[in-house]
Amino acid sequence: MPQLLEGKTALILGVANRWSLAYAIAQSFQREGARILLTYQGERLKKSVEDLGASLGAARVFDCDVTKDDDLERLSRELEAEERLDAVVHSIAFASAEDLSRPFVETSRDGYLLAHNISAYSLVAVARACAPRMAAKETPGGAIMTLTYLGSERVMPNYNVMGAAKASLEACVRYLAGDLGPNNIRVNAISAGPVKTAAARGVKDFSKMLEAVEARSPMRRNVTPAEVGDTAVFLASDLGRGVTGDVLFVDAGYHITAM
Ligand code: NAD
Ligand code: 0WE
Repeated sequence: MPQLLEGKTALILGVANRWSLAYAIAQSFQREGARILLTYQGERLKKSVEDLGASLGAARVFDCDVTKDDDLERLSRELEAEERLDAVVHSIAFASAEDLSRPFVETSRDGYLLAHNISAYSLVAVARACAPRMAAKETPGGAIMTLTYLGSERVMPNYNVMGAAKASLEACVRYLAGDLGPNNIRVNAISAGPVKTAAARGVKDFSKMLEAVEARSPMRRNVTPAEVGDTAVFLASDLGRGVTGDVLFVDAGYHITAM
């Protein structure tokens, strides 16, 4: 089998631990021969992400808190040392725990802005930091992708302000695709079904959501992180060259069901 990402360099933001969807994506990218660059969110995660990076054969690991303009500027400068950049994976979201448990109508201005800053605006900032490196190649172009969830378009109990942030994120995907398309840069989102990661642990009734998907999805099962990783490979590879501005569902078909 030819390796789908041979000769490509991919930057992956959002690895926190081995359960992270970003880690599964990195594993798929490694299998397909990509040169992998990782970022982590601040000193607290440095050691663990460096260790995970070593297990993935990552070439470099950068500190980047996406709420900090200085960090994004530094990242953009550090990327100049790279010969090329072909793919960027944005796998980052955050809302305050209290906004994911009380009624949505109680969402504070600060809570709303925090969720949108980290979970939606950061894609715009990351795209701006990375697009110049993707465009500056003998054959310009690349693929930017992010992770989203069905709660952007349907009311999912407790997803609340994250639903509004994911709706914004998906709109950002379309506008970025419009801006960057002429540079042969594609921008897409993967809408993953629920997966038990750190961001899902502690979410009330998460196991019930997994059971509902198993009972009702067309495939009668949940998705695996590896299935999300392999879809990311498709988008990052030349196989995905005609796809931009879109949301690809990797959810065992759950989103098509009505009853
Ligand atoms: P995770 O906790 O492993 O990943 C979230 C990441 O966001 C972490 O690496 C964390 O460090 C990073 N992050 C948060 N604030 C940051 C900041 N200020 N700067 C830089 N990084 C920051 O959980 P995950 O489930 O792998 O989530 C990854 C993405 O997948 C998120 O966008 C999430 O919404 C999305 N998603 C998750 C599921 C699921 O069920 N787990 C389903 C669909 C989509
Ligand atoms: O996007 C996500 C996770 C989003 C998330 C989760 C947390 C929990 C811990 C963002 N911020 C935080 N902040 C915390 O303090 N998913 C798609 C997984 C998820 O989270 C839910 C879900 C699903 C599915 C929250 C409520 C309801 C359903």
